[in-house]
Amino acid sequence: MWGVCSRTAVGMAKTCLFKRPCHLVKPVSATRVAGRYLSHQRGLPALPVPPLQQTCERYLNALEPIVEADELTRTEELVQDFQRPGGVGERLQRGLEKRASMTENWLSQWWVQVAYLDFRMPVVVHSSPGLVLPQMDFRDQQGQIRFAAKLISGVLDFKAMIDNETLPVEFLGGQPLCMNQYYEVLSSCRIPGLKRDSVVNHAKSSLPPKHITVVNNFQFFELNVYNSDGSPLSSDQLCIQLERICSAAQETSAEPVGILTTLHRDIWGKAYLNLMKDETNRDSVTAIQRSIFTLCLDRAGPHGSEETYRSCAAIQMLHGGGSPGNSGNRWFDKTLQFIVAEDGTCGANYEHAPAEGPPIVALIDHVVEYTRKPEAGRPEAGQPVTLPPPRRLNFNISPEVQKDIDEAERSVNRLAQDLEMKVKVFQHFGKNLPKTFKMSPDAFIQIALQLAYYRKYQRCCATYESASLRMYRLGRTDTIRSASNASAAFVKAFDDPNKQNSEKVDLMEKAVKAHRWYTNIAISGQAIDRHLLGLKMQAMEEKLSVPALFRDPTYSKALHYHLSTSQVPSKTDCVMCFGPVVPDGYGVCYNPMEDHINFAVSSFSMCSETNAVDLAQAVEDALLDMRRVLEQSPKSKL
Ligand code: COA
Ligand code: HC5
Repeated sequence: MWGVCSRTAVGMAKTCLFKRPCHLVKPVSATRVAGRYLSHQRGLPALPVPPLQQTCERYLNALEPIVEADELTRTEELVQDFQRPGGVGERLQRGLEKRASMTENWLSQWWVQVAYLDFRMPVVVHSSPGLVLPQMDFRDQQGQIRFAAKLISGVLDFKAMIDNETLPVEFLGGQPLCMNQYYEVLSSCRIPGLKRDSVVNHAKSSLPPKHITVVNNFQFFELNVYNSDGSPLSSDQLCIQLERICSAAQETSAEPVGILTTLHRDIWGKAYLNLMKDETNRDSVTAIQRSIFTLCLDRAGPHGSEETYRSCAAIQMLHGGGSPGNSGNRWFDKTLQFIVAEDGTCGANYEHAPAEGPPIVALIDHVVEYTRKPEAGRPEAGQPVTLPPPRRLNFNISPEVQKDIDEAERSVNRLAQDLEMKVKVFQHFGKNLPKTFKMSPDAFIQIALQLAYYRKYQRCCATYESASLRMYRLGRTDTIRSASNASAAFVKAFDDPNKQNSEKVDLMEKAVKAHRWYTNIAISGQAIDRHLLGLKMQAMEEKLSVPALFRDPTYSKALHYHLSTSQVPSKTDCVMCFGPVVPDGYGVCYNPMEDHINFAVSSFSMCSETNAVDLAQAVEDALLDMRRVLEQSPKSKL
C-alpha cells in the first residue's frame, strides 16, 4: 500500500492511500477525520511565511524587467519604508507568523476567498477552465450514450479509490503532496451569494449522494448511479437510463435554466434568490448541487476544419458557444461537469474554487483509460434489473426568473462573441528537446513565451505561471514570475543581428536557469506574490489602512498579467484552456508531451492589441528559433 513511487503524468510520483479529508472552505473538526488520510496530512509541513526582507528584495528584482526606471525608484522608497525596523511591514509579518502558528495553512482560506469566492466576474471564461479530450470515434446519439455510460463508470471507479482508501499519493520533487483537493471535486458545488459565494461539499455528509445530474436539451435529470446493494450500475444499465433521459428530453423543450450560472456573480446571487423562492426549483437546484457530478449530453457544436477542430472544441468546453449553442446545457457552478457531444467532442469544465487542474486531470486520465478497456475485462455489477426511471428536475419559471434567463442569454452571448481561442498542437518537439540540451522543458517553454511576447510588443510584461504549493498541507498555488532580468536580457538579444549565436545560447541558458530557480523557490513557499497578498490581508484583518506599497500603481502593474499561463500535463493527449485574466491579455495553457506540445491561447476580441492566433504562431516561431540556435551552437555538436 505505502509502496514505491512511480511517475505519473502530472509530473508527480505516487504511492499509498487514505480517506476522509477536511473540508476546504469550512474545515470539519479533526475528530471526524480518521485514518491514514489524516496521518498523511499531518505528516505534511505547514506552509512557511517567507522572511520579510527576502520578499521585499525579490519583489524589486521582479519589477525590474516590467516597469520603468522612475516607477522602480518610487517603489524602492515605498519598500524601504515598508520594511524599516519597527515599521508596518514588521508588524504585519508578526501577525502573519502568528496566523501561521494557529491555522493549518495561513494562506489557503484567504486565497480561495480572494481568488474565487469574492471574485465577481462570471465563472465562465474568467475562472473555470475547460479540458478537451481527443475526439472520440462516435458520431451519433447511440455512440454518445454508450461512451457517456462508460465515462460514468470510470468516474465511479475513481470515486471508489477515494472511498476505499486506494487513491495514490502524489509526489513532486520527491516530496509527498497534499491530497485534500481530491476530496473536494466530487459531490460539491459553488453557491452564488450577493457579495461572496460559497462552496458546499456533500461528500462528507452523513448521507453522501448516490446520484449524478444529467443535462440534455437544457433539461436536468437526477440519475441514481448505484444499485440498492451499493454496487455501481453497470455500463449497460447506465446506457438504458441515459436513453430514457434523452428520449424524455427530446419530447419537450424547456427554458435553459442552467444559463443563469453564466451570469456575473452579483447578478446571479440576486437571480438565485428569485429562483429559490419556488419549492420545486429549490428541490431541483439542491439535487444538482448534491450530485456527484454533472454530465452534459450536448448536441454537436460547429465543426470547422480539422485545423480548427480543437479550437472549436475548446470553446464548447469553456463556455458552450453561447445561448444558441450549448451554454444552457450546463450548470457552471458544479465543480465537475463532463461534456459529451453527439459528434464525439468530449471534455470537461470545472469550477476552480475547490481544486487545481492536476487532480481533475488525474481523474480524467483515469476515466479515459477506463473507457478504453474492453467491456469484458470489467467487473459488472449484477444482472440488469428494472430500474426506476431517472427523475426529471422540474423548474417553474416565474416572469422574474424569465427576465434573469434573458439577461443571462445576452451576457453569455457577449462573452462568447468576445472570446478568441486558438488551440495549437506544436508538432516539432516536446519535452524531449530541452531535456537533450539539459534544460527544464517547462522553463524552456516559458522563455519561448517571453520571446514571443517581446517580438510582438517590444516589451516584457508581467507574466503569471501557476506553481503548486501542494508540498504543504492544504497548499494551493503561488506565482512564478516568468519575466526576469535574465529573460529580458535574452529576448532583447535574440533578434539582434550584432549578437553572436554563442551569446544567444548563453543568455538562453541563463534565462532558463533563472526560471527553474524561480520555480524551485515558488514550490517551496518562498515566492513573493502570496506573501505580499498575505501581508495586505493581514493589514485588513487588523483594520489598519492598506500600506502605501499596495496602493502603488507599480503594484497594480505587477499584478496586471498580460500573460497568464499554466502548465497542466496529462497522460491523455488533451488540452486544457482558460480565458485571459485582464482585458488586454492572454491566457496560455499548455500540456508538454514527450514529442509535442498542446497549447491553448485565448484573448478577447474586444481588445485590438491582442490576437490569440498571432500569439500562438509567435510561440511556435519562438520555439523553433530557439531550437535552431541551440542546434547551431558548437556545444550541441560535442
Ligand atoms: N535537464 C534534463 N531534464 C530536465 C531538466 C534538465 N535541466 N530539468 C527538468 N527536467 C525533466 C524533469 O526531470 C521532468 O522529467 P519527466 O518528464 O520525466 O517528469 C521534466 O523534465 C519536466 O520538468 P520541468 O519541465 O522542469 O517541469 P516540472 O515538471 O518540474 O513542472 C511546474 C514545473 C511549475 C509546472 C510544477 O512545479 C508545478 O508547480 N506544477 C503544478 C502547476 C499547476 O498546478 N497547474 C495547474 C494550476 S490550476
Ligand atoms: C484544467 C486545468 C486548467 C488550469 C487552470 C489554472 O492554471 O488556473 C490557475 C490557478 C492558479 O491558482 O494559478 C489560474 N490561471 C488560469 C489564471 C492561471
